[in-house]
Amino acid sequence: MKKEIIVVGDIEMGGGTITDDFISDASLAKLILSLCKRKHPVDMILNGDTFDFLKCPYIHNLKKTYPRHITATISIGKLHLVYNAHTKVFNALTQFVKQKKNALYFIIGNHDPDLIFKEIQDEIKKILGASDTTIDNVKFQMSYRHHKVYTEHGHQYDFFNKINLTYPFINYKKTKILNVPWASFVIIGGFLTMKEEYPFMERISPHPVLFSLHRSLMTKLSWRGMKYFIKSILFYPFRYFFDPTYMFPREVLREAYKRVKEMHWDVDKVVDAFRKQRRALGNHRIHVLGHTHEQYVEERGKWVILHPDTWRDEYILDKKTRRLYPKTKRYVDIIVNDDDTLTWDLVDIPIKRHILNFDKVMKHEVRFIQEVAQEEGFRFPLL
Ligand SMILES: [Mn+2]
Repeated sequence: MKKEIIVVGDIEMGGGTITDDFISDASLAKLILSLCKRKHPVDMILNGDTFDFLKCPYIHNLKKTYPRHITATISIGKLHLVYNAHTKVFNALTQFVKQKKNALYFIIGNHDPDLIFKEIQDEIKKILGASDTTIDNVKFQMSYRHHKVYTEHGHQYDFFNKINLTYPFINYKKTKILNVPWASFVIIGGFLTMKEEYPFMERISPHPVLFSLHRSLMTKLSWRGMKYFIKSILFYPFRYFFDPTYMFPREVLREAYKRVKEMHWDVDKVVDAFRKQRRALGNHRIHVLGHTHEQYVEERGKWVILHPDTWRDEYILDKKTRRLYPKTKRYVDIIVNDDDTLTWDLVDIPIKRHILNFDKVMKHEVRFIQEVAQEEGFRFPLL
């Protein structure tokens, strides 16, 4: 065996506050530490949205905010919250990169575009004890392309979550701030207070089932969305004339108009867009994507597309029984054989968890946020 490639996606480690949805530190650290025992080289790919900078607050002078003007200083502040909440995972990664035969890839996603900041990359390397070494085995990239394996997060195929790679930063009052996707500005501007109010509901899918059992949540969400959309067209561009993050959303409107005309309302299927591009990206055999939190396998002759699903705490709601089933955590394991052929597997991580009752959870969201974390041995430092 030449090498083993491990892909884990959409971990979404947050700042240890009510908006943090990652509680599987024990299982993830255990997986990473088990990779440290391998004799052969291992490439570990964290396939985007490893950190949930998007929903992580910035705490400065004991004041908690969700700033839309994200400077490197703000991102570093958030990173330290994430580190304090999920030290166990960082410690395991430190062990992993200590072995120079291993390489760790942070693929950039729409929840962690902050990784584009050189300052954040340096800070992560410092935390992992990888700054002063001759072998640079901690990498930050938009995609991974080696051994005919291709991975990327997938948000670049999703119009409203796409990062502007030509202009990843914008200038605001003489400082460099992140040019985050339009959907992220909407979430920061209009929906993070709702996430605080309904922290558990946001972990539940499918959405049509959730909304059919929780009408008031649906009504509130649609009003909030409508209000924000109208304001972002008729009010914000004038009120904040000199603020580029409130610019008139011309491209967004054009796309929305196109979709109304074509009656195309579904969220973009990442795989559909990816399939059209696949050849242009090179002759790869295994493609791993994330972003949409679902398990997906498409095998076609010589190539395969895989979605290993998310590692954050999520549930499937059963409409009939009103029960909540915790989702299984999963990773992609690829072996590069001596003759350069590839063998792949989707590996489930069994975590012992209880099935929940939706009505009880709906009544006591915060209590259940804490209870389920306890089940996995996680404690929120800021809750
Ligand atoms: Mn994503």
